[in-house]
Amino acid sequence: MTSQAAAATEIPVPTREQLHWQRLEMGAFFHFGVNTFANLEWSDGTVPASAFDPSDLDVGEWIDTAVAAGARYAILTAKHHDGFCLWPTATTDYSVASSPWRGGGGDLVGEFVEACRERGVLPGLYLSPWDRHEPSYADPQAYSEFYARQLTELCTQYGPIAEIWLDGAGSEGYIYDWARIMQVIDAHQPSTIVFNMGRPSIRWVGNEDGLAHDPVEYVVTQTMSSQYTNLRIGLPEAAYLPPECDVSLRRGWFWHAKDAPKTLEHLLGIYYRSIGLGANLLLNIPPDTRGRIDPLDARVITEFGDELQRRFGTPLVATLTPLRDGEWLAEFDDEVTVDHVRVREDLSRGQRATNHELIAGGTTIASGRSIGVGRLHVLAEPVTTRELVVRVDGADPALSELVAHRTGRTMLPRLPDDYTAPTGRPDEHESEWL
Ligand code: FUL
Repeated sequence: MTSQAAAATEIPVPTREQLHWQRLEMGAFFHFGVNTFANLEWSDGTVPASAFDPSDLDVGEWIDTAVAAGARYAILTAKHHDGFCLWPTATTDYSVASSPWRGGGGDLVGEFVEACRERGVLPGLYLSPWDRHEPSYADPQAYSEFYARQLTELCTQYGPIAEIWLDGAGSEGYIYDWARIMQVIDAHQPSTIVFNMGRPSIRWVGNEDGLAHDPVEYVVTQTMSSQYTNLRIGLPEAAYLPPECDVSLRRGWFWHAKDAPKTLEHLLGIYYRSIGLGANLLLNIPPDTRGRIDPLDARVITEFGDELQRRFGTPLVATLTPLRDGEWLAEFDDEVTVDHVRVREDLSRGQRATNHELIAGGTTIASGRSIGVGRLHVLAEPVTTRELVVRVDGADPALSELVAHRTGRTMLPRLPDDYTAPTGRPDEHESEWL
């Protein structure tokens, strides 16, 4: 075996599903449930089901908003930590079936999945492992069985589910029967993407600010569990687990009257530091007590999607030719003046690039470490050229695409100086801002 072939077998490679998921780039998250009506982030399982009563629910509007942002998948909190289920489950009466909404005949998971499918968005579901309502939670084995039954309902009643979000929050130190739970996924949704727990196929990026950091590594030996602990979960061996950057449009994950959306500049700053670094972005857009998108949120989301289209909607595609070891020539059809360049790595043999440089006329115009599924560079000044050279270090890396853009911008969008997502348990500090 040549040393290159040996290297090729040693690097974990993505599955078809993982690569497909990475190429979706952006998802929308929808946190909705009894918390929305109790004006809380983490209700404790005692808010009565009767509190759940959206007056004007329109899931189609939610997904239209996701599409406006550029999201290609969407995830609904089918059950958050409070245990309230947004579908009429047979496992508990703490669900929409006991609420006044649609006279107890509604199924929000069903409506959500259908609205996604109608709009070409891939539906995903969040099912909180931590359950503050269910009495069997006190007995991990019994609760794992209960959770497996809930998951079976979700995995069998709604068609293909693109992603199942297993949130580690509140589960610190709790022992689930993951073998039992993963059996459900293996049996009914073998192609789904599993977020962070059990036998994950993607991982949490490690913060709730929506930010990745260079290098963005797809092969890891551990995952981080949640915002509320430094606990790491070791993996049996190094695995290909690309990160997802989750962040809320607002300070809260659930909608609160006194909360407000982030600015356009902040959202762009997040985009460049998540998707722009080769990680997926999962942007939470919390519906309000009507079950509608707050007009303030709809406005900034539309601005965000429009600005991404304006900047990146019509890429100038270069033809890529390998020059010599680690160097690629990117040629445009004509001379172009550009201020952004996006490079993509061929990940079929795993993630291999460790450093890279973009060179125009012998001058380095941008550099960085990982490339991955997509690496966006904003140039310090516009460059006029017909060709670029990309120098890539790593274990026999390959590029799959290079495109450039003329956006009229040469600055990385700024993040607010003081912004990071709240780290303490929400029930300890949310009174400050709710
Ligand atoms: C956290 C949860 O505790 C939040 O409420 C939210 O669901 C977020 C996505 O994950 O860990």
